[in-house]
Amino acid sequence: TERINPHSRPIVSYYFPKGVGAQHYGERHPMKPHRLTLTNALVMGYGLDKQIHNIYDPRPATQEELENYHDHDYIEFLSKVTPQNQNQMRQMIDNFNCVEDCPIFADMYDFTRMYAGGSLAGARKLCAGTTDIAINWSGGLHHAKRGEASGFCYINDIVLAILELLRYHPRVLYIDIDIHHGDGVELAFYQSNRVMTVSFHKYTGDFFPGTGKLDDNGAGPGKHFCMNVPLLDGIDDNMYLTIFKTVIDDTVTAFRPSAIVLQCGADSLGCDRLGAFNLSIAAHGECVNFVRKFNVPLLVVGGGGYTIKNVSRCWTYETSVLVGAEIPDELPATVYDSFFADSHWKLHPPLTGKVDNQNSPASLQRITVSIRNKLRYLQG
Ligand code: VJV
Ligand code: CA
Ligand code: ZN
Repeated sequence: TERINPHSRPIVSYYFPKGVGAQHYGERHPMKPHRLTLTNALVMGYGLDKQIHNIYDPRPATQEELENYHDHDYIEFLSKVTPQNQNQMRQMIDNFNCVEDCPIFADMYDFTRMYAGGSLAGARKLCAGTTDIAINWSGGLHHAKRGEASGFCYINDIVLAILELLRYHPRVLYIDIDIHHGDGVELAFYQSNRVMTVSFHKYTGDFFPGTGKLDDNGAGPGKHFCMNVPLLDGIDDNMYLTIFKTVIDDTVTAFRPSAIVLQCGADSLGCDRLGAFNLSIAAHGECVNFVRKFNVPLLVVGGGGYTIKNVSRCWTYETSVLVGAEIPDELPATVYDSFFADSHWKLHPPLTGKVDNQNSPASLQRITVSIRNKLRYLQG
């Protein structure tokens, strides 16, 4: 379906589950939900709430909704385990991988229901056709598996949202710009020809989660409906934008998605505490803008991002890109001013780190050619 005026501003719906930013994985854990509070404060501080059509505090997902993808036993466990009773549940905690990366913390189940509720509400609104773009920065937890936690992710809100979109949409394209491979989403739809997954990530052997090589293509009916773009340390704006635009343009042309889900993990920015890429906020946001311009119903979610002042800058900028508003480089005054003093309160600090660029024009050309060849299978 074509829009009458493709140049008019899109209808944007923004989901911020109240309380999601007050959660804690633990003192030294790199995943800090507080980044969501910072993001929301900047979005509101810039007055973007006046440009967003709908702002929602979505209801938490129900156990039944979570079990649309996840195993009943796993959800039952998540709903019951607490820091207090975890000693009696050691065996299950190990089985469901709720250790180290995925610790048991107070209100953990509520936290998962909140971020999943946001992505589900966004997907439903897109299905209803009452919004063009839905944003849930608290979602994007792409590593969670059907029956276990992985890589800071307990519930895979993306898989749940895509399943919801598939009720109305014949083909959903999933794009993942987190520095980690979107393995949980890939695995859920590995055999599907209705969901195409494309992940850009650091791939070396030892970098988490270790999957996502160039020639993992999907299986069964889903063969050729899975794309991986393995990259090396230090990739810069120019190289990333070139490969991103080429791959996504070719993929949209070949697959013709009726809806797109974009995971915007901000650990692909330069200076990230866990990442090793060299992207600026402007370039990360340019990927988001490139996807927006296809004018296909779009669900935008967060994901990784561990230098939290930059995560909140990035997702604020991307909110402005999605609503089509220009915002000044000068950050608005908020109660969180102390977080942003590093850049003298700028939205776009220089983020080029000390990481050497290990990628070469030749290595990127090899990826682009391989992906172009794979997409030829889709034309049928
Ligand atoms: O590399 C790993 C796995 C280990 C075993 C567990 N130890 C703690 C770390 C090494 C092999 N895990 C990664 C997981 C990254 C998840 C990324 C999630 C996303 O961005 O893609 C989406 C939201 C990893 N890298 C760094 C850490 N874990 C890490 C975990 C900690 C930590 C420091 C680093 C957990 C607790 C504490 N410190 C206190
Ligand atoms: Ca990725
Ligand atoms: Zn990540």
